[in-house]
Amino acid sequence: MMAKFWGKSGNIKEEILKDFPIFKRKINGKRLIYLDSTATSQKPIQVLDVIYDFYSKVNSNVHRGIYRLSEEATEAYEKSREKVRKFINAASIREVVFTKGATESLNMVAMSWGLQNIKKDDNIVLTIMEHHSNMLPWRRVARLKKAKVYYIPITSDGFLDLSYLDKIKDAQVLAVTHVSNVLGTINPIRELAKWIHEKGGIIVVDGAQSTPHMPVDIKQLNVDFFAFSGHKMLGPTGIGVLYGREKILEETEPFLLGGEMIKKVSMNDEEWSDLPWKFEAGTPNFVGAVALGMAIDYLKSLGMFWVRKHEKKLTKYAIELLSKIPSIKIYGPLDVNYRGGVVSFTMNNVHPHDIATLLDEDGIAIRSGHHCAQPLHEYLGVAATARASFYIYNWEEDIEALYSSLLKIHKMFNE
Ligand code: 7TS
Repeated sequence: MMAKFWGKSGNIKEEILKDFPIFKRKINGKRLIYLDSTATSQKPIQVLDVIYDFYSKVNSNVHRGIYRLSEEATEAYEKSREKVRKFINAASIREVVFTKGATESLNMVAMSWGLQNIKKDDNIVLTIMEHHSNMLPWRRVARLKKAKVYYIPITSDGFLDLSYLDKIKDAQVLAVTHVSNVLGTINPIRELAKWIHEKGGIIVVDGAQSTPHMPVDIKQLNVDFFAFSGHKMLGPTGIGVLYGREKILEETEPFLLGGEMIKKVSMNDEEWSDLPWKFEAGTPNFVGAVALGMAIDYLKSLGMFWVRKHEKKLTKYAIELLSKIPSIKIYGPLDVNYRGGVVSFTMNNVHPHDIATLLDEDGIAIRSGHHCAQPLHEYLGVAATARASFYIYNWEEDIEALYSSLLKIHKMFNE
């Protein structure tokens, strides 16, 4: 893609919105106000075009053929890997594994490293705010290996209660989300990495809600595994990344076996491919990877500091406006310096699903439910929450529309 020069028209908002064809749609005759990017983001035309172009002009399987198309496809696929490496500042492309998404990445860590290394009576530390994808695989490992699971609780203002760590003398793994998809809390990963490394354990970070929204620097975070999904960061579905520290990946047996991840197989023996390909059995989603590369180009053209600043501004505004409605309770930290662009809330006398249905009548898309973090909701004492989340294509007027629709709902049920 040609580098984009923002602000050519003097109106960055119009330029961004023009890139996202979905915003031409009307919902119930109204402008679409999409406030569910935490679930999945919308896609710019540049990403859509690259998918069409790749299938039309280059399509062929990667790492197999020695004919022209296959070489071009392989080159494009590997070029995307380098883009991902640079985007998260990993030391080497050997540490960047393409997967189907964050869920697959996190399951792979538990089912490969976890089953290989966790023993009876070992300690696995999770947090109560984990998405199911970073919780259930470790519970399975614990069941199979007879290991113990601990959950770091949260404080009343939605932060991890780190004083709990003093109770844990010894731990082999800490699996923690970078940013909560419900509370929005940004967790102190570097500090947590230091804690587990001092115990000789590893840290597995779920970066599904951080990577799309803020600068991520793997070297600075000093983590061992880091997972995220392409579809939450302007890319297509079915492509994601597992970052793994090279030394650990070297020592870990892959979970998915077969296809091109093997150098040599005889009747009784096998030799894996080099990193990172030994973790990429089967035909990878190379078109998805190339499109993710374009999504990264798009985000980089805006700059991740701009993305974070933009979302901080919107989140602050949303918290400010929603706090004016007396029947609304907002969850998570109120200081936007410690929170991503996610605002979960409940309203007295109205179920979150009803809130979502009523907002939909005004063209506003939010999510309601437990957001795949059921233990967290149990801990908060609510079955469900409503959740509005923001991204690069949202603007103050979207927050204002959300506020006025919510005020209407408040009046219907609470006055
Ligand atoms: N981890 C976190 C923190 C997430 O928010 C999600 C998806 C995942 C892992 C799983 O990502 P996937 O791409 O593999 O599905 N979260 C949400 C959500 O909050 N609403 O829908 C999906």
